[in-house]
Amino acid sequence: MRFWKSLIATAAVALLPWAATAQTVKIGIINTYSGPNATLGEQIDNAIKLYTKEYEKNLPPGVKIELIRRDDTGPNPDVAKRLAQELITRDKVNMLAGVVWTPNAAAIAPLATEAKIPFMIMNAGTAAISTMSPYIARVSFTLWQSSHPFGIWAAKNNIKKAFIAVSDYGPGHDAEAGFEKGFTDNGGQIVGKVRMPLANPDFVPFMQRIKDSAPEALFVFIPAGRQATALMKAFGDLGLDKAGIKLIGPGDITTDEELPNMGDAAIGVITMHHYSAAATRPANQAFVQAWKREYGPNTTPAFMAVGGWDGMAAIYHAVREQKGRIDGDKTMALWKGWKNDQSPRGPIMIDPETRDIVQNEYVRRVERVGGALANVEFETIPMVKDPWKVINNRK
Ligand code: VNL
Repeated sequence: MRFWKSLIATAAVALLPWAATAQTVKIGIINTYSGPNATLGEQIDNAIKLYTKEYEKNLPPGVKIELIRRDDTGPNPDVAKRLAQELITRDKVNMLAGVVWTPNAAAIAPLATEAKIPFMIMNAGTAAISTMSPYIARVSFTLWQSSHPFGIWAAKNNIKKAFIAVSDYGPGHDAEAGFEKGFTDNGGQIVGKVRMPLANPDFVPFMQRIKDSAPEALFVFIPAGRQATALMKAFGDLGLDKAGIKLIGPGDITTDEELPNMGDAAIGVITMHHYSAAATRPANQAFVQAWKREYGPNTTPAFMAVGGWDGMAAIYHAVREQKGRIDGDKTMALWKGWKNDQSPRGPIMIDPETRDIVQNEYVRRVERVGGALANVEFETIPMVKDPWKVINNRK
């Protein structure tokens, strides 16, 4: 009796790893594929496709990755939550990834925790998101990460008085707080602040008010994509540039893929960000070349594409190390401290304590290069950790 019991037990244990071999790893991608912000989902998705094309062959023998794509249609937390629920319970995904928008990421976070499903954030940039679940890691950025060092830089580079205008939701609030702290801690003065609606904003009345208050600089955050071009147009049409007001902000306001639509009003705009398609690092030049070969010479990868690209690199790392048998906690352990010195944006690391990205921030100026507008990097702040977490001791 005891012999049989132990034999069965041994056999069961021996069979376990074999039975648990998930040769196909399922990744649920929640992304914005339709609506006015579909260009952003396309950036991330094209990067995912390109990464798959180049690196699928490096997966261990027999291991496959199945991507299950779902469209959240924009900043719609209820839709995102329902999609995540279905991906977890019906499709039985091993990981979740993607997510352009902060409210959507926040809505998904508790589901990742409950199901112990690793969730790789490829865009959403409000600092607190990574604290909302121990199963979240982020490979994109935070708004504090660009805006706080930029506030310091602006104060030290002869800007004394600034006006702050931001979209009225998480990333905007973070950009505002981060810039204000960096700027005022170093002697700068905020002469006015305004929060603009996230949905269908008309920037004209805001720009008029700001012009009338005549600040030296206007610091703006709006979500990247079409809003960035609308903002730039209002800034130019109302003549704020001609009135001598310098437009500054995180790189979302001069996102690479929208630059061709922005026109001359964008020239001279100074921003801080982690990625420019114009960067001359060899890893970036290879990335941009591969992108143009794949999607056409007139297309440009922007920071959201790089979020998708590096997110895939982190996912592939976890899949390879586990030979396709994905465990939630093991995946998180593999992501903590993961490094890549060959990212198009420069060296990156996932901070083992906060699961958030550590990366260079670059000061850039929009210039005409070879007939096209480009974000030209001219100064580097190396390996910035999310300052909101550093200052507030948040994990
Ligand atoms: C967010 C952050 C969205 C930065 C953005 O564009 C952006 C977000 C859509 O966290 O919602 O540029």
